[in-house]
Amino acid sequence: MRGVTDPKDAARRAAAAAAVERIEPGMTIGLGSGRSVWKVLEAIRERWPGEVPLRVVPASSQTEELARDAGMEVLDLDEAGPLHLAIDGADELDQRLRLIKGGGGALLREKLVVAAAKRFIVVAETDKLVDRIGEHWRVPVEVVRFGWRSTLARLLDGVVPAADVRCSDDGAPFITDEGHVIVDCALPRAGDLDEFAVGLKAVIGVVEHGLFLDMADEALLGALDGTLETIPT
Ligand code: A5P
Repeated sequence: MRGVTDPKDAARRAAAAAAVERIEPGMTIGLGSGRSVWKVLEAIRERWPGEVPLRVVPASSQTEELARDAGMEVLDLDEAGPLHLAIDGADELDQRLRLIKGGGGALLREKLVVAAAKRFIVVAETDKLVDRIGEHWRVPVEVVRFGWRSTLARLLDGVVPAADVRCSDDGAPFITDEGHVIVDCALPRAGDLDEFAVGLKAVIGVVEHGLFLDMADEALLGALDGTLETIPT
């Protein structure tokens, strides 16, 4: 946004610069959604100001638009085949690289893109690193539009401690790129997250959830002073 300074700019730049170092010409990469990923797109453009020697599979319509603007070859996931690398942001993460994603509502496509990639790198800011994910964020759960209130009731019936449907500015339920509704669910403060994730997925009407528990290979975390922390170190 013109005239508005992003207080996290240096942090996102540091993570994006490190991500670009891990990209090699000729790669087919998956790109998720959100401000950190869009910063990676800027860094790619700076690295290759002319023709970009990469093929990109975007996980959201916004990322697709930005990738096209940057002159990149944009592919559909099924045309692309296996991806060399996926790069995406996170809302929260822990030292074991367990993530909450979906703050922007793109979690389903993001998970499909990550699942197709040989390697998944997270780009985020250091203040998103927490002892236990769910401390500050709810986990977005994508549910089918048909009967979403019944699905919400099933989730609240012993699966999650609290949950609310996500709404757009006009007060109507937010609709994802895949035409679904998002229900933001609180995580239990203790207990096994893998079991919790299995329980979420088993609820009729749930399509996918924003817990990415055993998917990330590396996290590149930028700090406000522009320095970088990596997990693993
Ligand atoms: C989008 O649906 C999310 O999964 C994002 O990756 C996450 O919300 C992080 O976004 P920012 O990079 O904008 O913080």
